[in-house]
Amino acid sequence: MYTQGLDQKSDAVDPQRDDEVRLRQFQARIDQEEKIEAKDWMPDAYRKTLIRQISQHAHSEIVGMLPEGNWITRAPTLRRKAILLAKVQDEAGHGLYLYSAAETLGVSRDELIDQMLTGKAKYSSIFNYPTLTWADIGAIGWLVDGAAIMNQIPLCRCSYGPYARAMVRVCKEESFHQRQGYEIMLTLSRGSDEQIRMAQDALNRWWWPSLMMFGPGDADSKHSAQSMAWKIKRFSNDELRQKFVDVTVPQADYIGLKMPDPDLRKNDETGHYKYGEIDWEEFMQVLAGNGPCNRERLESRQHAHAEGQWVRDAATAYAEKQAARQAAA
Ligand code: BYC
Repeated sequence: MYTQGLDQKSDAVDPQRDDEVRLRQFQARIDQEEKIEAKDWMPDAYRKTLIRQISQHAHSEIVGMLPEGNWITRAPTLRRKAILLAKVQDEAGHGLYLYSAAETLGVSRDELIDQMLTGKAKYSSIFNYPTLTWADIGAIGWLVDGAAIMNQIPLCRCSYGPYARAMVRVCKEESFHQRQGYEIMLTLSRGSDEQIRMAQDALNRWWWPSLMMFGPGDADSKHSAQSMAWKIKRFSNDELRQKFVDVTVPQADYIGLKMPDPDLRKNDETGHYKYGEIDWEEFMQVLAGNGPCNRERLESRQHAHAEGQWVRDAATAYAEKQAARQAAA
């Protein structure tokens, strides 16, 4: 219990003052790097922010299986197919941990899934782009999982314990995902002219959407200031985007691919790469449901959910039978 220091007398007479005391104590715990656990007192806005972010993250993992799942049957070799299957299964697992983490905040999984299926909840913009060739699977692993790791490593130190702990395993798996993607790109970039062209075309199409994954620029990020004060976020959207650009550009150079950004320059004084203007209008359109695949992604999830109804019914019937047997015994 974290009510220590609360003035019990004023508790009865001045609830507003007690809320202020609780808030101060809550922030002090965060400032001291203590983890907040599910049963601890927390401000409503902290709870809501976490439910929003964790569930958006869970939906992203689940919807994120679709663009890659599309290539499982068309992977070029048995080895590539086994690796891709494992990766997509990892993503299902990440979605499930994250839904469980969100549930600790008092929201039900059914409610969260319903928000996703009805289009009320957001999921990452990146998954509304199509996977046109095998090289897209390489580009997703390299860039999308690369961006995801950059954003998610700091989440392992998020102030909310269940989310932070879930992220530790997620990040280990994302790291394997990033490497398998980069290795596909490396192989293609050492292949035939056609394979090199495919790899370059995939980089051209996935580079800018990957930068958008980090969210709006800091000046337009409405949640960042509060989320950073609560140590849910440890770095701003622009800081993480810059780190991602700085590590990824040399990786492209190494495999001989060219970034699709004529304004990209290294600043030798700061050591950072300056990049060109992001098309924020495109980002807003994708968030508004008008990206190339928004409708297709939602329809696929709705279809899968309906098809899985019998599994949920069977599990519920089994649980009821077990409970009845136990009660009888
Ligand atoms: N796409 O104030 P801001 C993965 C929304 S999964 C869509 O900066 P915040 C993977 C934002 O929600 C990758 N919406 O927000 C899976 C907010 O909207 P509302 C997903 C976006 O929360 C499979 C509004 O814009 N990763 O890695 O402080 C295969 C204002 O933004 C996006 C996570 O979810 C976007 N890109 O910061 C491979 C990580 N960006 O709710 C890989 C956890 C922003 O006010 N999430 N919005 O209507 C986060 O770290 C943060 O939520 C964000 C946004 C950095 C994404």
